[in-house]
Amino acid sequence: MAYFNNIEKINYEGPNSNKDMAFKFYNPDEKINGQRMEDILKFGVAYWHTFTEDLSDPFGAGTAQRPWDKFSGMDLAKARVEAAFEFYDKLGVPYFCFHDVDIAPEGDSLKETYKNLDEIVAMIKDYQKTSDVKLLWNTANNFSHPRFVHGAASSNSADVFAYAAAKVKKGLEIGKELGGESYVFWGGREGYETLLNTDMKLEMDNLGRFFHMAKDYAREIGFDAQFLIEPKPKEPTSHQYDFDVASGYAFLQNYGLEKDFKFNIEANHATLAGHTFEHELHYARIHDMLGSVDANQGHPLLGWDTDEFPTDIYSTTLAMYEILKNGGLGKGGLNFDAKVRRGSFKADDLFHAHIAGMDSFAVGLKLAQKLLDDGVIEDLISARYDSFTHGIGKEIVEGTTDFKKLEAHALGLGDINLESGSLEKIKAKINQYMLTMYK
Ligand code: XLS
Ligand code: CA
Ligand code: CA
Repeated sequence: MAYFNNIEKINYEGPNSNKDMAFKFYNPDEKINGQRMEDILKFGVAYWHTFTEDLSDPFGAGTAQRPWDKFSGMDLAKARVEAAFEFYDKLGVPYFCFHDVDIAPEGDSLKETYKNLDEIVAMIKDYQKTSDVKLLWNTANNFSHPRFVHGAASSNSADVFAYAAAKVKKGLEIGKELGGESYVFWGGREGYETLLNTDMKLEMDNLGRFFHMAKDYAREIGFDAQFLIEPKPKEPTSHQYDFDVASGYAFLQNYGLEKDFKFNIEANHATLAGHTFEHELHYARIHDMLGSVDANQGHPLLGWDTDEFPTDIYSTTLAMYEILKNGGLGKGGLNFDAKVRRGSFKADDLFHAHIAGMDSFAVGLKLAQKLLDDGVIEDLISARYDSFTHGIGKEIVEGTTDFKKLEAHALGLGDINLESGSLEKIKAKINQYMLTMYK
């Protein structure tokens, strides 16, 4: 059965095409620095936003009109798998991502949930035999059900800890079964509301223990996916334990997990943390911790996780700049953890949204590569730090000086000569690159 009957395969038509259902900039086979665009960008569709989201918000019911709405229970789960593979195929996207609860309904018992999952996983596996679409990552939803009200791995209840562990254990087995390249942990309820009822030390220690057990089990079953922590500062809890990359990295180091985990960085989570998207990518990259990306954007006027499709080309350019400097994303990719707006309720909007996101990242990629090739940013930065390449600066970097020698140097100084940071000059240059690239 077909679900998107009126949609044909989405093709690349170039920047001047008038066709809405076509890529203007994303050309999978185009080579960027010798590598295919598709292989650098590694786009993924988020099952939850595209196949299970109903577009409800705290003030109103769902508005989404989906061709699978007439089904329920396991029939609905199966219809979504069929629709999903038709969608991947028509969009020409190489990867997908899901939570356990996205693909199969939870049963009355954990056993029944497993049974539902097994049935759908077998169906997905069958589809994968005739499709090139691969699993980028899967994850366990350990935050929606009321049992996780006080947390999952950081719950005050050991039974809930065990339940969460069982769901992750199953998730790792599913990831292995479907050939997942990475495995994600987003700690939706791993945080706290108030210290008045919280043993923070025990909760954090337990979280560390949980990750160790997950990693050990993955190794035991031979699942060699890249493990990823996804930081988010708040929402749903007021204090999430993995606030941002910097605090997440400190957590991983503290618990001896930094060799086994990297980060899945979401743009909207970065901005919620008061950072730019590129800050989080950069922080992870310079510590060799950049694993994957949840490609979306927040709304500049709203202080919550709006998960919009990424259309800000300035932001996608700076993000791709970091990803190229990282040498790509390895076992990660660009997962569209993004949902259409509540007013964009037609099934066609799902295609338009992904086309917008894919084109925006394709432009960002080309622009970032050009900026790198021409040394636009790199040259400015190396000139700016030139004082550390010779004289006292070199001694500082090489560790051959000390406070006494530095004081002697300072005492011998006349007026210190500082150069401009050239911010406006570089921004004008980037605008010039942006506006002339497709001429
Ligand atoms: C929620 C998160 C979530 C993770 C996966 O804000 O972005 O969707 O990506 O659990
Ligand atoms: Ca996310
Ligand atoms: Ca989000």
